[in-house]
Amino acid sequence: MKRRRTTLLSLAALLGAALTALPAQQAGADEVEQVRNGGFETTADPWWTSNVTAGLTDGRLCADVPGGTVNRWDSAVGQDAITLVKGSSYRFSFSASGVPEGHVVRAIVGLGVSPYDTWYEATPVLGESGDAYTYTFTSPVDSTQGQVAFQVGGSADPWRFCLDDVSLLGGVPPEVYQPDTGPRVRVNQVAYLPAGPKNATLVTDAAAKLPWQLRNGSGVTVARGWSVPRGLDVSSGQNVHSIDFGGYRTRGTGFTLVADGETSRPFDIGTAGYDQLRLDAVKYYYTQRSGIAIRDDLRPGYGRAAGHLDAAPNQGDSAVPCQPGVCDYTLDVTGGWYDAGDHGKYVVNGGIATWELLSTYERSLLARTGDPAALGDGTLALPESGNKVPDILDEARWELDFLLKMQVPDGQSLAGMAHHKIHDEQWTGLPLLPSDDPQKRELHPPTTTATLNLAATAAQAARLYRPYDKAFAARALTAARKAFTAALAHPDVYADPNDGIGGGAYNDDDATDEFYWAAAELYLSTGEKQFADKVVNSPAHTADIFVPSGFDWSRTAAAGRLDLATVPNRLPGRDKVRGSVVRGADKYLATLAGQPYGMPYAPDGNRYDWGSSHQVLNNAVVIATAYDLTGASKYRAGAVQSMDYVLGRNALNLSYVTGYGEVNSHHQHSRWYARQLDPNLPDPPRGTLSGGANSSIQDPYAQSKLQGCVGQFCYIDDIQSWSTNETAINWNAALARLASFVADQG
Ligand code: 9MR
Repeated sequence: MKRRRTTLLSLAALLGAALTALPAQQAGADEVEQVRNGGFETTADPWWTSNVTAGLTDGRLCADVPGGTVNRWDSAVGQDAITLVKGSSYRFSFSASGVPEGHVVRAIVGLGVSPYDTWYEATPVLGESGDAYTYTFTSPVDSTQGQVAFQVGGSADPWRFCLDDVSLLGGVPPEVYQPDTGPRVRVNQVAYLPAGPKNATLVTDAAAKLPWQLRNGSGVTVARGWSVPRGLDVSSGQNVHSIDFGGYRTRGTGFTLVADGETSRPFDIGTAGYDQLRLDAVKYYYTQRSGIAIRDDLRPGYGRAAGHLDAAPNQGDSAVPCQPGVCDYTLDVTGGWYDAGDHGKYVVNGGIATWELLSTYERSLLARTGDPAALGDGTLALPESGNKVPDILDEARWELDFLLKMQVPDGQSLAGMAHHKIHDEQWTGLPLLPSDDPQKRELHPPTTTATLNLAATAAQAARLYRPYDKAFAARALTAARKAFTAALAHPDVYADPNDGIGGGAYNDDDATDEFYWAAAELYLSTGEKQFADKVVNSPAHTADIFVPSGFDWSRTAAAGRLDLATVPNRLPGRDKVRGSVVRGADKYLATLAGQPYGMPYAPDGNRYDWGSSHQVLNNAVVIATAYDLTGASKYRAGAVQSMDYVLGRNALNLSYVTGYGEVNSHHQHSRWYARQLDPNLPDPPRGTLSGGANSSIQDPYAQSKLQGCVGQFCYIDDIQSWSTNETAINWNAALARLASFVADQG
């Protein structure tokens, strides 16, 4: 219908060149159309179709899409041989309709040949009238093998898709993305503890102090004071003040803080939010379970078929082979939790996540403010609730059983080691329920780090499950010993950093910290001198491990150190261990005091890590542990205050926890909590932590919006942004751990 713009634009280009010196605004001179025949006037060439019945209707391309396919790409229309220039911006536009309305088209620009990388995608829900859609993105690559495609599969029922005016215009000005950050007064949007610290951040150009008022739910001013100018905040690039209203201690809901003509988002003063957050952060794991149907009566809106049992189209996890050439046996590796938004299961990340849940439980037994009943039997609405075992142990057991299955069987070479991971042969697209994943599953080679994750968590399990299941505790300890011995025999078998197709690489070529952690857990569960010797002789025992980025799946020495400090034991020099944790906490407290947004996190070079929201929480866990060790109130206050950043006191004025705070992350990258892509699917469950700001913005979507972002601003709540906005089992474990601590302070 519409005329192609190429001709018009190149004419303008010629004229522009002839007349010279066109102003920059008319730089359309450089805009070059990359799509051929986007108007479908007389022919459909050179478009291809796949698994649709297509033809021209009234100058549009219309396709009858069959029902009963699983993936978006099972039916498609597209065009190949598109040229893209790295760093150039493109305007991708088209008009499209769907009958009946409500179907989703996945419009992509990507690689037209295997492995079919996606460089940009948009997924509008189509109406019947044929709306126009326009997007701008920056190409992350140079390619002459690009593709523009419209993927229309994945519907149970047949429908009709029509397309027109497809354009991919190069050389357009890049889009300047401006996040909507709301009022300039930034608060914890959930709750401040009545007897806890209460701090906020004000974004303002004012150099001098400004007055603030605290208003209660009825709008009555109940406290007032002056802000403290803090100058330029490196983490956000903003000029800010901080506000301390900790003198006010009365409980209530719907408070706001007013300063510089702005009113904050509402918040409570109370404890209920943290009791709930503790539960939700741990309830998250049930809906991440693999190998079991999720009961809708236990998680309304989240019921789904079991994933990766042997029902088609799943290939099943009950007899999974290795990657070619790695082994010639198969293993039953059903169960466990899906790692994140993908369907992979990784021993290293499963290990640290399990440790942090188990240590949440262990702290509840040992700390003076601990409360074992809070996550006890019947608290988490699990299928196992009512079995007289604390629910948090039931949940962690689901993963532990899987981790044990990843151990190389007796009689094989590398017996006792653990396979690094099991996942799909190729990456799958979104959305995709676990039960709909058709990919082949493969075991990847055993590694020393995976083996030691198994040793550490199985050893920890041995002491914690003993009161509830002696046989399991004994089996876990045997597996832990066997794994540790195998790791000693193969101390440097590392994951291949390039083994990242179909799942994450989780590569880590230093196992010193994992040896230390595993030896510590084995020592704490057995008291044996052989393990004590390994602990005290490890370089990790005395190293300064409380670094700015904190601990995570690849830096695990802190797990050992924190447990040696808190779990009763007779390790020679134990006072020094406890002292090292307190000194680590002092460093994080100093960081927190220096940050106008009040978080104990200031990564080197202001380069926010992948999963930064959980790094903030893990640093706070070190501070919280210092409180458990010393009882000094400054540590309690620091740990509690750290929650503010995650719950909204940040540059984006956003809570990174789904369902918590007036504005919160809820489009996390996930194949099954994918409501943003399919209205029939749910958002992530309440209590799901987003990975948060990540300076490296590895995904194309973040790259198209956030180029040049400063620290905290390297984040976008979009399902396509897997590098800034995924959900993951290790991240939620940090949330569970700190939420439990904060709830215990109420
Ligand atoms: O959280 C992981 C991050 O620390 C790594 O740098 C990154 C690359 O290996 O992987 C992240 O983990 C992802 C994993 O590889 C695959 N499942 C989703 C995980 C969270 O994004």
